[in-house]
Amino acid sequence: MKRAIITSALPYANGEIHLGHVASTYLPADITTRFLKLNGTEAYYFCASDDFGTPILIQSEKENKTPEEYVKIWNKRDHEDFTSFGIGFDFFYRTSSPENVIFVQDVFKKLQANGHIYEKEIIQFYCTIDKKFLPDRYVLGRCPYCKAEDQYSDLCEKCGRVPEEIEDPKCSICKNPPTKEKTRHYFFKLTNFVNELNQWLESDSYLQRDVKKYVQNWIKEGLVDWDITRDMNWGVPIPLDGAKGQVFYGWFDNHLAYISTALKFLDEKGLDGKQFWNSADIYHFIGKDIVYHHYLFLPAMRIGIGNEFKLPDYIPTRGHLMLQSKKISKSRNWYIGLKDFLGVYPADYLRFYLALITPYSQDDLNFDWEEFASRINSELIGNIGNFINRALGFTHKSMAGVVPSVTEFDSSDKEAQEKINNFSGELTPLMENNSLDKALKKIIEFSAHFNQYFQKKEPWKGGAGSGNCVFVSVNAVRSLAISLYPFLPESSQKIWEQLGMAGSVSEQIWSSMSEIKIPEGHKIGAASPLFKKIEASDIEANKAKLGK
Ligand code: B3M
Ligand code: ZN
Repeated sequence: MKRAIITSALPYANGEIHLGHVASTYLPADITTRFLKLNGTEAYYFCASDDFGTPILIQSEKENKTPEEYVKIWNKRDHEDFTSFGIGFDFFYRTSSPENVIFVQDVFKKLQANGHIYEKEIIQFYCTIDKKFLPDRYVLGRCPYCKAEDQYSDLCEKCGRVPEEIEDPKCSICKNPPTKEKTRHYFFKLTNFVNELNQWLESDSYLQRDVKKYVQNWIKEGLVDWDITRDMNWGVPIPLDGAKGQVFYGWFDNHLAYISTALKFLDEKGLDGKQFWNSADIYHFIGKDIVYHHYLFLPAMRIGIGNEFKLPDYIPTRGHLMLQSKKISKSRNWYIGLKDFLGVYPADYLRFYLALITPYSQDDLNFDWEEFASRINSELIGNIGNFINRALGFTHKSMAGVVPSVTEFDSSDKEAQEKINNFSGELTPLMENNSLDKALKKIIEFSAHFNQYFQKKEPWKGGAGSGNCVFVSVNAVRSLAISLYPFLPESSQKIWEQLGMAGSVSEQIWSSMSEIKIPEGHKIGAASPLFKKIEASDIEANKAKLGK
């Protein structure tokens, strides 16, 4: 049996999940996992809250909570929000787990033993007013590469690079220019891995070509060794005597939680976690702002411990979500919290719309309220819902809910049957190569074909071919239920039940969508409309809430 481990970028335990998070990272990963599971792969989807780092410490201080208390709240809330969106993690853990702390320290010791760590005295920003060292987000300034102003010292949001030294620095708490103090830090020799990184980028044909290109360019321009020490107490303690009061940088430990979380789950399940990892296809779903970390730091560290855990096969990287064509911003209230959204519309509406507009590329996407309503009303409801309701409703009304027997197929019956037979063959390659938007469009086309077929055959007139039409259509509904499962887990189960099928749609075999499985004489379940139309007036109200 094929194996796969799927992860999504770990959400900072620092605020609610909003639409911007789910479009590029969680939904595509969830769809892929559900597809792989149906398609006979032993697949597990892991995630964790990202608990360490300066933004979290700063925020917990503001709220008068210990960082431990603070991250616990968000870990729970995030998991709840993901669950109500149908994101089916097999395990959601945290980077501050004891397992991860031990794992990170162990990786550090191995890197050190392998000659990839050195110690260096550095000059660190220090705020004499706040009396503390100022790592990362504690300092704002100008990016030394692209000259963008107001960037944090650990990541330039404009050019995506990690500044070696930010220009014109200011303390982010009190806005005064910091002084500089000496401190000893540990460095990871990223420069040791130029050849191996290039080789991996070259040989892994599943990585997106355009992302690869610019990572290769960064390597050409020259990598810099990476300071992995922070002078503070919130983080994984550095396991050395000389490093009291120092912890690892959050980006040193967070991606290691992909592995430590997987190991905990798999080992507890009675599997050999490490062996599973190394025999699985590894997928890390990310947004384009964290390419640097996932295409350089992450593989270099894995190579640095002797490839004890294999490198990723896929790093599906997607663009940012815009909202009404503007950049999402929490401070300007130009964002939509996932929980708020799901209080109004079913999760499957959002899944349907986002899956349709999210390509497999780094292009930014746009959430538009009007487009959302029109896609749901015309494509999900007017096309898919309508066909299902017609086919099943008619079976009830005119055939007492029993699938009729067939006579000889005419050319349109044969064509319809062929559509079913070819369906999985058309979808599978798209699902496998991450073209989830294109796969969903194929499903919509499939449904449109059957709407026309039903319309053309006019079974309500009771002509000779009526039985054939209903028989083939009910089977097409079954194909739709299976194909829609990765995208719309809740609705597809409802379809399954309306078909009167036993068990759960999640237990079906993906390729069986191409079989005619519902026999003559099968009694279907109770049919009722699956979806409710979105009202234009509600959309106006939703739009009016933005930016207020
Ligand atoms: N916590 C979130 C971000 O930068 C960050 C991802 C970690 S993935 C190992 O989008
Ligand atoms: Zn200050």
